[in-house]
Amino acid sequence: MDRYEPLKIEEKWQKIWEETEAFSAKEIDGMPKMMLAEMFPYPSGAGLHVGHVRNFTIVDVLTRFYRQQGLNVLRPFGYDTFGLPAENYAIKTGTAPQEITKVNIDNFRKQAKKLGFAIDWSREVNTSDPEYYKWTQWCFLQLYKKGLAYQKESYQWWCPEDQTVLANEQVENGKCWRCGHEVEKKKMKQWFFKITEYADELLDEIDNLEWPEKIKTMQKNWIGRSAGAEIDFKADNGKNITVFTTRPDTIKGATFIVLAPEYQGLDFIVTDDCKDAVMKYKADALKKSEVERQENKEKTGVFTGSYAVNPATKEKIPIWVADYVLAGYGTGAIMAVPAMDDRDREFAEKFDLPIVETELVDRDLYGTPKVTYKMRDWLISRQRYWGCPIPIAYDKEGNPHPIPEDQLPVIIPEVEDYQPDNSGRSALAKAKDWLKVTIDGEEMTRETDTLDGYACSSWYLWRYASPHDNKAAWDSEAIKYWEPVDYYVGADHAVAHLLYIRFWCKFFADQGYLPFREPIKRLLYNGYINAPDGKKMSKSKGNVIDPLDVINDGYGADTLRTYEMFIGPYDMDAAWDPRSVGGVYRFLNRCYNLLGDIKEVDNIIIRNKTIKKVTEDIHKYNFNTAVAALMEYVNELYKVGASSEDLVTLAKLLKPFAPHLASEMLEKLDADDEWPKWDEKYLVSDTVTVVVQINGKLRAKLEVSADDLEDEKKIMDMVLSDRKVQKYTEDGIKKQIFVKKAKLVNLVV
Ligand code: ANZ
Repeated sequence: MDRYEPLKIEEKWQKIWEETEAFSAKEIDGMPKMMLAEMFPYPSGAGLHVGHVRNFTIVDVLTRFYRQQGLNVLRPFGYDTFGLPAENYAIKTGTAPQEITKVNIDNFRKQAKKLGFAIDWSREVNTSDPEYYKWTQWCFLQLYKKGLAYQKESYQWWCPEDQTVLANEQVENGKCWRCGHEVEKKKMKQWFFKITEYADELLDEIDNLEWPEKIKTMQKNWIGRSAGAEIDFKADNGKNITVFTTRPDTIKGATFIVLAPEYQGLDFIVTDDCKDAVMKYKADALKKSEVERQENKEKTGVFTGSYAVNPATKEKIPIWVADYVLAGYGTGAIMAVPAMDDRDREFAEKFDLPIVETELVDRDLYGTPKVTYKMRDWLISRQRYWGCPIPIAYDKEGNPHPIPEDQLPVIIPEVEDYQPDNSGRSALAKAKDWLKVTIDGEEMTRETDTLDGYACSSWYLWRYASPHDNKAAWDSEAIKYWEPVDYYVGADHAVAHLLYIRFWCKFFADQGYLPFREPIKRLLYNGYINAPDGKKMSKSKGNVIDPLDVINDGYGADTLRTYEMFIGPYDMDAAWDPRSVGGVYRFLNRCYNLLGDIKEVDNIIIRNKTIKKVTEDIHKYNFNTAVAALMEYVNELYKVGASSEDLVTLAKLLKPFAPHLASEMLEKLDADDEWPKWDEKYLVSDTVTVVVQINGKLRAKLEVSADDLEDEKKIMDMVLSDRKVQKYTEDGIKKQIFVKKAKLVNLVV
């Protein structure tokens, strides 16, 4: 019997899969389908990292698992290629981003192939390919036609470092999500997508999704629906100030009005005496981020000199300006009820304004009912070169016109210098010839903003259904067969990408282009892999593990894949452990070596038990315990000897994790890879259920073998490592009792 030589075996099978196009997927009428994808990567110059490997391997385990079960499975792959790193590199080196992107994609593809993923390589999608972004532009035009892509002048987040505006979703704690530079507010005319049009549906359908609760909650909070009322307060000068309140019943206690510093019409309210102070206050407020303004710091504000009448009490109340009132929420004006609201109370105390306790009034008495959302329209203009050009041109009066669909794509022009100037326009403005375009005989000037990269990723999952279609963004028949996506796996973009793609889905469903309203059935959100010391891996700390090193050190891709599934529950962060990598490698060696010593035995019970455990674990995404069960199975086989049937089962169950080794074993055993089934009749007598009570409440049930019941330590170990049990015992356990006769574990916490 020869040695296990992973690199040799892996090269052999990768070649076979490539030559036979083993994973190419075709629509087959009547055959049940399964579509899976990871959040496609940005192909950086650094190549794949261990986080990618975890993410892609989860998709691959499920892909192979369902293939082995006889489903028609599609697992495509793509690259999210627009963005600042390529552009910044271009600015530094003068190399065109197109070239850098090509090199990086080639590298990513080569590396992904080394990992043996069951990808249909004929379906690659690349967002910066003109054949792709032609259809991104087409999507933009559909939204434009329906009034859902529009221009508006407003204050926007501006990153002075990257010299571009940012969407709200891209500002994190007042800093740019990319470079970490403090952002500021700038008044500019920008393009938006009207995502708020779908706010209700985006919110109402969240509960029907098989998505992690934490992501659903984040989306709900982001959309932030509040039901209340808008109430008019008449100011001295006769103008109405409309406030938004969720507590119209508290109106009798409203003793002053507060306007946001950016409040439109502020100029008409401020008296001449107060003008200087208000303008100075406004200028200071504009420098602060919304997060900063909502922090619980000492309240600041300034009086406008004007008053308004409280419609409930008929009393004159002063109008103030303060930055704790945000411009973009509600109407940007509030009625302050210091007796009821903490922020208003702090403000009243600081500025010596009246705090009046009064009775509540009937909620519908004043104002008109109004629903408000925290979510804003999606700002899509970017003043950057390396993005999808917005297909718009302006006439001499500055009115926008769509580029006719038959003139798409609007190709990104070549320029010599990618550096944006300080005019607030992208480097596209330097392509003087490109700027000129004739539409319906009229000379026009092209838009020089490009689209937020999130627009490009808002429809790529649909492109996977027919990636080479040159007549449509996606083929209606192909999309009907493959989609919505059954499993989507990623570790990022909880509110940005995952909300935008739902919005586009609803929009295109309304236009008759999609036969479903939710694009992703099940979402798996995987944890990060950290350095051995538990810290985030980063180049500057020098603690990065390169997956390619692990392969080339002789461990091979199967060890890397299996290790990353074994490292812990898929949805939790985990620290890299080099010793455990070695352990997995030895395990795979032991699997292979069993081939050299096939015995005439019949291990029907452990075989059935293992099939059941691995199958159910994969269904529950417990990939780590599935691998552990295979390790236990192999240990047993070493004790009692393995028949060829035992080994065929092992190889089949191992294949989603270590596909090269498993394929080699199955070839040697002359067997196919059809997923094995278990027979309950071999399991009945073998397992018992242990019930776990925590503080008297039933919290978990564990299947254990009847033999294990004799071993108290083993039972307690199993109970304490159960995830449900761990959830309830986070704060420590005071007392633990095992009652063997009753098959019961009692925990007191
Ligand atoms: C009077 C009142 C009395 C309020 C009371 C609350 C409690 P949510 O639930 O987050 O929607 N508000 C309205 N517009 C605002 C803005 N642009 N910036 C800051 N605060 C604003 O909050 C709605 C409440 O937040 C509104 O109801 C308003 O204060 C304030 F006992 O009006 B309330």
